[in-house]
Amino acid sequence: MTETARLSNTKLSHLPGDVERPEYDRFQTKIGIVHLGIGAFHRAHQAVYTDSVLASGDNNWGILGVSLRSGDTRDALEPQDGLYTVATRSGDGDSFRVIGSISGLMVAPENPTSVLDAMSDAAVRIVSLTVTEKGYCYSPASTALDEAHPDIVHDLANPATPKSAIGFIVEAISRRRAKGADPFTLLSCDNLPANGETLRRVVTRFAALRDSELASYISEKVAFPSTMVDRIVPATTEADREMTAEATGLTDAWPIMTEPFSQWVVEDHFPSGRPAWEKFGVTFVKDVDAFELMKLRLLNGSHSTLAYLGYLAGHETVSDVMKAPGFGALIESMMDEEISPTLPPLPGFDLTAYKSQLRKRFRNPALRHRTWQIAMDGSQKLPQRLLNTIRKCIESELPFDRLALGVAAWMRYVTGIDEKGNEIDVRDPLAAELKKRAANKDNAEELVTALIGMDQIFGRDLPENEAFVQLVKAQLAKLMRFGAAKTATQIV
Ligand code: CS2
Repeated sequence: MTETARLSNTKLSHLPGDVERPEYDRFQTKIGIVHLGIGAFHRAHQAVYTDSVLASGDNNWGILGVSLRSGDTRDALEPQDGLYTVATRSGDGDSFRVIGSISGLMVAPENPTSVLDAMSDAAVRIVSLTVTEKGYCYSPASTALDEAHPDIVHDLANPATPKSAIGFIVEAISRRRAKGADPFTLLSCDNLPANGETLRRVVTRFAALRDSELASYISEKVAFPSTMVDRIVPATTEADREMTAEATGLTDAWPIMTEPFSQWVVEDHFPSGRPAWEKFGVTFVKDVDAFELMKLRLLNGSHSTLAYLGYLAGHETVSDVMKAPGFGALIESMMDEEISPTLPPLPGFDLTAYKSQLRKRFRNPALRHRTWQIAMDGSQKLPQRLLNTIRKCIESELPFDRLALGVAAWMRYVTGIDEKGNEIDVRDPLAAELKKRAANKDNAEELVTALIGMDQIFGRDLPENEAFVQLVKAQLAKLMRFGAAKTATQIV
């Protein structure tokens, strides 16, 4: 058997005719965007829209992809000239597109100085981020900068060799200011409510701790448009690599698996300019908040609930959970009765169609989106996905039984032992504390009491709300008694 060649610029012509590829001259692309956190999501989403812009003839928006931790992405993509394959998968079949918008790759811990040099280049007009919730170095409940965070402490003491996204951003703004270059626009693409505002808050606070004048400059001059991003992107597996090589005839060390759906709603505030993303399906609006709340509460809130309950019930993927008795109905009633009434109005928007489309996306049989993957970092996700929705329900005297079941399932999950007595690999920045608090709490009363006191997750208000505490205890008691599979069929 001959070995399959590796994807690269010179091998693009080997691709079968039905695989889309960059038809533009990649050597003419100039870097206009530095992206912090070049993971799978960015490569399935913003980088795809930007590839279309480059293909339309505007070569000013190449992306320099920066990893803030490991060199894995650079190691996979550099030998491929930054090229990678996006496989769009559904029950109706798969399609493949090679993306060419990543013009360069860097690994920040290896060389923070070159990252800062790149960010300080006047041709860079946007710094975008997908660094996940924990990358904001804030307290999840309050979203205020965690000034005791080890990376923040480090970056305040060592501004020229930062570790955190915040440290890089503030130092780069300061350098641009010193050389008289206009600031870049900061574009958060993470699943946080008011993500631009949140980024502004942590960045200006960090700057204020360095230099109050720099903080005022940022407040006055730097734009932080908020965005709603949406595309389901399961982690790539070995089987995905093989499937891609077979379909495209070339080896790709890190192809991206995703769904046909893709949505990006962005506040149109880019004083230093932006790509014409609107030509390729991006919606520009004045205020993104209503879209963001809708997506976070309906999609991500349901996702996390399905992930914790589904994992406990022994299901590997979201589509498996959706097939199991009770779960589809549970999610539908949670969306209709508990989440929808908390959402701000979006005139002209068909919420019913949106919700049924969401459930269809969750059922996509071709995407193997692991419940374990979504269950990660629950301490950072719970506030905006479930707890803020519950706060709204309490305020408006709405039911929140299913949302409380989602919270209870998270509590059961973070004990680190599943329903069969096997260990769960709980990934969470607060995993050690969660484990310690949950240890030996074998009834609902004790487990809720042990976890609910974590005010960085629950705030001060929820632990004092009797209705909330009692409902979570009742749901957790059911889960512990009957197991997740049976509870899901009972609660509809
Ligand atoms: C998921 C999201 O892993 C998770 O927590 O809920 O990554 C989700 O797939 C995306 O937000 C979809 O846009």
